[in-house]
Amino acid sequence: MEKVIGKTKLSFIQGDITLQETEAIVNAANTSLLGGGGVDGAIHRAGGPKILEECKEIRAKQGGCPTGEAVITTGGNMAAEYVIHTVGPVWSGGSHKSRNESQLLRNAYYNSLNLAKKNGIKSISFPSISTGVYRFPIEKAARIALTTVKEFIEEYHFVEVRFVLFSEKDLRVYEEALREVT
Ligand code: AR6
Repeated sequence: MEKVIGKTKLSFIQGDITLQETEAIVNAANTSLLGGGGVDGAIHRAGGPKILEECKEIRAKQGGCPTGEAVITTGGNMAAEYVIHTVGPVWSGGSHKSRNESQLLRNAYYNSLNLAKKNGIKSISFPSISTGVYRFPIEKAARIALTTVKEFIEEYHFVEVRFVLFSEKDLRVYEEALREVT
């Protein structure tokens, strides 16, 4: 499924983000930047050790990546030239105001897009940040993701912003969320 918003193609596919040929792919990392399971593990496996080396250099400079922020490395052995590593929030029920999960998820998408913009990147693929190990409810996460992307691309032109969902069910959730927010 795809939709043009402003001048940007917003598209949705089921697949593996490590295989995408967009200029950048986004990693749902953790604050350590040292890798993990899920999409993070898949990206480090497919990209090879160079990505971890670059992450370690970033850690040496700034000590990891706070939740909601984003950092950039090359794509190592993958087709994508860059990986933007962002850290989504761990879901803890949504009712503790101080935890601010929704705002932090919004920040993760916004800061990833902004880092892409600063690096002149014109096409980018996102996974469903925080909805795996971090347990953020996917319907709510999809609405936050799409609202944030939509607002960004109404102001700034990418060639393509692509969502790469791992399962058919997740793809359907994102497509339904798109109908709600547009
Ligand atoms: N391509 C696209 N999506 C994928 C892939 C893939 N190759 N592999 C998994 N997914 P998760 P989180 C989906 O757990 O919730 C890591 O250990 C997956 O089905 O990867 O943000 C990090 O190091 C799910 O829909 O990320 C952190 O510690 C989505 O990606 C923690 O997990 C996100 O699931 C981050 O947890």
